[in-house]
Amino acid sequence: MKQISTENSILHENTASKSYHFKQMTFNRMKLTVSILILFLAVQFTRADDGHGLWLRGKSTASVNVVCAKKSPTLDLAVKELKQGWQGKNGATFVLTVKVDKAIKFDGFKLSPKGIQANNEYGVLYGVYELLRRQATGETIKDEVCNPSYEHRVLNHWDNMDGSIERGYAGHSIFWRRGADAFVTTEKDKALWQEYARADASVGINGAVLNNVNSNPNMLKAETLKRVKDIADVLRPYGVKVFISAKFSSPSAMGGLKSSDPLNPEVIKWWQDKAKEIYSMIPDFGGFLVKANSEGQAGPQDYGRTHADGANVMADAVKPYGGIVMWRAFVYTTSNEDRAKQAYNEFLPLDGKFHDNVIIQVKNGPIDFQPREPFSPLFGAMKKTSIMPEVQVTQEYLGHSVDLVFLAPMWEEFLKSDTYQEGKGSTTARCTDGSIFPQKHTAIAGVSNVGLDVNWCGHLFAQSNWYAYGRLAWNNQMTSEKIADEWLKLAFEPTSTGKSVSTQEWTTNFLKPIKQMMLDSREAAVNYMMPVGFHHIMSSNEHYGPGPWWAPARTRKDWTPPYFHQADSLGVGFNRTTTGSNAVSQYHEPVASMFNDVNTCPEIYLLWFHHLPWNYKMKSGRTLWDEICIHYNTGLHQVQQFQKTWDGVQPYVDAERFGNVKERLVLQLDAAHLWNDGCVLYFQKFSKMPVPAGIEPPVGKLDDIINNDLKRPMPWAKR
Ligand code: GCW
Repeated sequence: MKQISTENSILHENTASKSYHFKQMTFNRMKLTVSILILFLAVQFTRADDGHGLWLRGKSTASVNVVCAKKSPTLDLAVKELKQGWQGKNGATFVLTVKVDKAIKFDGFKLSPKGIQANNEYGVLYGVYELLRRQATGETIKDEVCNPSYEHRVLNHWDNMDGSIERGYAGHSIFWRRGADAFVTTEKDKALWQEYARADASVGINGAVLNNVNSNPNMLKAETLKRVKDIADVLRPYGVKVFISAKFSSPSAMGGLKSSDPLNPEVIKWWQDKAKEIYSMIPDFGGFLVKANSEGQAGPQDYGRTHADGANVMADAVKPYGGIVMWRAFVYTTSNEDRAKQAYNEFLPLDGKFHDNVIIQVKNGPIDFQPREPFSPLFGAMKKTSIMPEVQVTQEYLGHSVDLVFLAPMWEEFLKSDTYQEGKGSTTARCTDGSIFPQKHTAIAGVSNVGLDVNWCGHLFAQSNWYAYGRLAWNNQMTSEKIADEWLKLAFEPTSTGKSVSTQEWTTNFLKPIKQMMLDSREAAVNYMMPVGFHHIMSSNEHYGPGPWWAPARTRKDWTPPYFHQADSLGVGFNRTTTGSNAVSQYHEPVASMFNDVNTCPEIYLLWFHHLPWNYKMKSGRTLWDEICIHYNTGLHQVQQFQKTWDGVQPYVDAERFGNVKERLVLQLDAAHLWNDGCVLYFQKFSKMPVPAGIEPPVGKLDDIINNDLKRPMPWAKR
């Protein structure tokens, strides 16, 4: 077995990964030429294993004769991919056809062992990726129609024009940079964008918002649009449309107008002219994403207008060209109203008032991408408006690029949540994908975790979240188990390392334990961060580590953790029942009553909806206090177990990727300890109850942890 010392596992270092048979040979027995060859191969393997290849590693094992009547950049790619990755019968003939079929929706396709048929060439390309995935993972290929759940499957890049990324933990932007060459498109840029587009297309992602929702008005300047065009030209053959996050105040902030009032004729014309300019450069431009009247961003309310007034003006401007506007519902003000209720209060009265090329983009939960939230009550409630879910692929609240957290279980939980809005089975997935409401457009968005890091996402396993997002956007019924299984087989199966490991051995010793680790990882994070319905109790600003105590005098209350956990000597939790903020009433029955009644409220959401005494009896028979302590402790034990599991698979992973994960698991355990110590000690000040027997007592002093809070360097900054 391959033995690689941990010293070799330092991030970004080019450590040679020697394969099993190389290890067996001794230098004495080798001729000079052989050793040179081995050195060469070792370097090749190392390169292949820096993680840059993502899940796209499959190399053909046989030749295929591809028949495709038409030629186009996209179809040429489809043919090339097939030939490069074919793992089917040697010498087989495979036919690619663009021909309209009513059974095929959007850019879906018909797959058969003999060929792929689609309504358009993008469907053909997606079909090719599906076929290659099935060949590589050993799945059957039978006659079937594969349709995407959503028309637009978009990644939102929170990339700033200076190259930094808001909540990005994998280096700088792949699209933007500062400096003299900021707007010079190089061959290197194009090569990287092409790799990015290929990865997106391989999982069916067909849209990219190129900049931060906290947008810069200069995004709409001519020189910036030229770069947007350059990016669009590279992404186009892969079917990835570009979108721009537009600042609502652009007409006045950049366009020289006195106002950005959406009902002002000059402003209306400004947006129309801007749309015309963009579409003359980028005929398939996707449209705008807008964050308005939210966290200090300008918006229509600044002029006494509604969100609908604002969204419609921009939507009308892009409508003649087939564009859409994704308008975010992430709004809240400093009012006394429960922050969890505000988006619903603001948007529900506007149902039916948005033009049909506006889609309201709603975060999965009512607050803000927390490790666990109940679904936002807006799903299914706005029946005459297109609604799209927004999830966060970048791990802002889930451990940045340090903690190993596979997010598919969180998204699966969300997509399967039943709103009951149109009877049983009205899941958030079905409320947004057009199965229940006749939406003109359907879409889903994920906030990207991609940056300039060699392996794109910082943490190797964060790649699985990019993959998982794409797969769920294509098929919102997929299970996390299936996604993890696919990703592991594609990203890790030792096809290129020259190792001789049987499939059975690999499945038992690598696939099974690592898949289980992935599937457990989100619950582990909830356990050591915010169990039993806790939310928004993280450290301020960076949002890494605990901070339930953080509440500086002049900070708005709804940004501080004590507002969310409401701990006092009597108990803990946010009362959102009918006796409290009454957020429960925003849900449809029977969900509203289920959340409202402490006996039927799922314990995973307990402190989200209820303020309960510390000695409240949980279903386990333990007190709430004991249960909280046990969750924190369980979380950190789970991370310890992940370390053991990962150490156990060392023989099956190249040194560089092994090291990337091992190094981060150490930091993740530190974080889990800090969460455990910080939260247990802090809440103990209120509960005044002892830590239950049998679990590790917290270490350190609360004051020290608090004093260190804002001074702690972020683990990823140390890299
Ligand atoms: O979660 C919060 C983030 C902000 C982000 C905002 C949003 C882009 O902390 O960084 O701003 O959400 O979604 O608009």
